[in-house]
Amino acid sequence: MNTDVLSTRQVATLLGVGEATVKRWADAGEIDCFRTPGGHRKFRLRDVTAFVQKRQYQTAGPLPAAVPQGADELGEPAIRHFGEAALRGDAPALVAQLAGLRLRGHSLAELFDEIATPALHRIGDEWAQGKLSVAEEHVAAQAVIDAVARSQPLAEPPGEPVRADRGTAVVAAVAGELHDIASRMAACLLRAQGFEVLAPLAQTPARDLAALILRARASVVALSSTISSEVGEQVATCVTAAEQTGGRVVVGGEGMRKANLPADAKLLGSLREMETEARGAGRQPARS
Ligand code: B12
Repeated sequence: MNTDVLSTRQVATLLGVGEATVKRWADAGEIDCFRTPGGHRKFRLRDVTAFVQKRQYQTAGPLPAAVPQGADELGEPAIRHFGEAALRGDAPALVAQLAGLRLRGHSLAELFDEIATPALHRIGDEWAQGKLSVAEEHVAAQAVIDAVARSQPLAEPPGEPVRADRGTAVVAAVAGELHDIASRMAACLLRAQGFEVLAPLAQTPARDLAALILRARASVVALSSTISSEVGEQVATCVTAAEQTGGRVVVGGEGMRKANLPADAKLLGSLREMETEARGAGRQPARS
């Protein structure tokens, strides 16, 4: 884990600032970095995390609280901390926590499954019980969406960004489905595995998805459904398209679990399972 190394671009995405800002901070000694023989700055994840937690990056909004003790391990305190930060709309704090947990050796898929997902489920339960307003739930969901986008560098393996030569992955939530956070997480993880990701996300009609799968010659199709289980036909339309491109169709979410699915759609229970499944799909990673 301690060998995790990020490029300037990855650090910039993680912190939500421009590359020039990261270079300025590095040159001023605010974030520790080292240079490759070619002169490029490289950042150890632990140094970036230290910067995020101690100095903070003031251009990205209010200072996130340092991750308290207990919230830097998997488990209840971490889920609670994540949920509270989401409800404050504090995406930088979410990123800081995820970075801290990555530093301890957890994969981003594991953190999505074991921290972000239970935190969101709890927020949903509290909304359903009338303890949270719709506005509060929306703020939390948006903060998680922001954090997922900024976490892309945390998903990527050490060193250089992966070359996108694994083929194309199409990632979407089915028609009628507004819940697309799981799809966003799946897109982030597939991108990190070297897939070029086309992610129409929420509410994508099956016919349009099928056309996209064919046009993009998708090698992975990842579909999500949370509330609707009447999705068998939609999935079947995608499976038919994917058969023509040699693509693998994986599905997940509460709606999919209850659905009558075609045999060629593989139901997965977690994003970690998707990572494993995707490793065997598409072209294998190029070695440099
Ligand atoms: C945020 C949220 C919203 C946001 C969504 C924003 C967005 N861009 O996604 C908004 C405000 C739009 C929304 C709307 C609604 N929501 Co809502 N929402 C939620 C909430 C709080 C979080 C959802 C979420 O992102 N979870 C996190 C993801 C990552 O978890 P997950 O989907 O379980 O995914 C995990 C696995 O299932 C799996 N997985 C899922 N998909 C896939 C796909 C693949 C390929 C793989 C491999 C794995 C996989 O991996 C993930 C990680 O482990 C949930 C609570 C909950 N229990 O989830 C309620 C919840 C889903 N919503 C609910 C409801 C009722 C609604 C509305 C009907 C409310 C309304 N009256 O308008 C609408 C429905 C709109 C629609 N047509 O879809 C109910 C659904 C109850 C039910 N079963 O019918 C819930 C459960 C809240 C509750 N406790 O009552 N919602």
